[in-house]
Amino acid sequence: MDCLFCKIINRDIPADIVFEDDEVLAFNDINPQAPTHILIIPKRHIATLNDIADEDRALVGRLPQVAAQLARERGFADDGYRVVMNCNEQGGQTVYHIHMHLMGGRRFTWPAG
Ligand code: IU
Repeated sequence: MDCLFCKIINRDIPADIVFEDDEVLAFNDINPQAPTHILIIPKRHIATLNDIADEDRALVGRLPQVAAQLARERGFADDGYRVVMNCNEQGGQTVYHIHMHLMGGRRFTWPAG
């Protein structure tokens, strides 16, 4: 499949992987927007938030769990952090394999741009 993140999962292209289990992979974003900027993805290919099926609920629920675990490990869970999932073109999605951005280590403003 011609999906960048599936290629990272399959080790066809390299990434700086920081977490992996049977269902989920997490790696440092190549263009970080915060001192910590990690992408957390399901290993199952799901193109957009609009494509999440009932059978994906437990899998997608792992994404914020892993985000919180990584935030705790890096010491900013209590200070706070930002998670973002962009959907489709107006939402700013550029890679069509769902991913949760975990950003931490600085203060974030609201609303997001
Ligand atoms: P978006 O929500 O689809 O816009 O996020 C895609 C992210 O993937 C974005 O932050 C990119 O910097 C990041 N990324 C990456 O980490 N490695 C890559 O090879 C490519 C994009 I292309």
